[in-house]
Amino acid sequence: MDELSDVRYEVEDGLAWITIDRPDRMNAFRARTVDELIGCLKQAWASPEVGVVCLTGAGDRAFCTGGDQKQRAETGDYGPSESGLFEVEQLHRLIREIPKPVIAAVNGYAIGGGHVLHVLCDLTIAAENAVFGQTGPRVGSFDAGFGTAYLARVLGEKRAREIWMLCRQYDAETAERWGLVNRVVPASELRDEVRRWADEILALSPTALRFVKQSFNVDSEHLAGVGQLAFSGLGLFVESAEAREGVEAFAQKRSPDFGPYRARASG
Ligand code: S0N
Repeated sequence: MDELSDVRYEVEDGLAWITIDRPDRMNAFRARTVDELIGCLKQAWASPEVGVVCLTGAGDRAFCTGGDQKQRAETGDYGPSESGLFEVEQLHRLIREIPKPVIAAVNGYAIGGGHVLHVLCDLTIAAENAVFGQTGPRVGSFDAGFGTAYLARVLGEKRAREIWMLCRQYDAETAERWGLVNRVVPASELRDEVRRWADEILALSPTALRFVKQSFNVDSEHLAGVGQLAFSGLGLFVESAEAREGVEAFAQKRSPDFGPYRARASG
């Protein structure tokens, strides 16, 4: 990808900063954003100058709030992409497969598909104002692959189920206590903290780190297959009136009414 519009890519002394740059949409991603994130991760993968990647969001309000719900309300999809596909699954795979540590610097809301992105990163450092949560069952979507099953690996079943089944929001202190993040720092110190962690990593053997990362991944690799199945289901679900109610309610700033769909879900 020649021109970046939704993402910034900067390399500073071995550390590649990949910044989702859509603060007016709380750094929500559309299809183009996902394409650009994939392009940046591949660039970081291929670059011998890069030993650590940091994924973060522009501004001080959001890391990433998932799929762009305004775009979805307007066009029914996430907009045009290079391939014609919405490649969020490919993005998930790449965060796992790039053979270099990926740190999420969570500088605000990490919600919905944005929460899944930080969960998939190898490490998470959060600002004190960070907020974590899933919203899918409220807005008419779900990520029943890595988004659920890998989250349960990280947190345990009870807490992962709570996050998905209540769609609450959690502060940084709770996230640290639960083991959802590695470290919480004041917002003003987030970049410096990432820099310190990156410098420690950069002093280590890149080949050993590659094997370490891949060996961690092996154990949960089958979840990619679960994810494929889940995204097939999601593709059908988002066409339904039930899912549209979630999207429209968010756009109209009201609570969704899923009452009429209780009977179908009971069958
Ligand atoms: C983040 C929240 C909690 C912040 O609340 P707060 O502080 O009250 O601010 P708001 O006034 O709500 O927001 C400020 C402005 O930012 C806009 N905005 C916020 N989030 C989004 C968003 N995701 N997309 C677009 N715009 C967003 C607000 O609209 C507001 O704008 P203005 O000022 O103009 O009114 C709160 O905002 C919140 O809950 N946001 C929504 C979070 C959410 O539900 N995200 C989507 C969750 N689902 C996914 O990510 C799934 C996508 C997906 O992964 C997928 C994958 C593959 C195939 C299909 C899908 C699929 O879903 O279809």
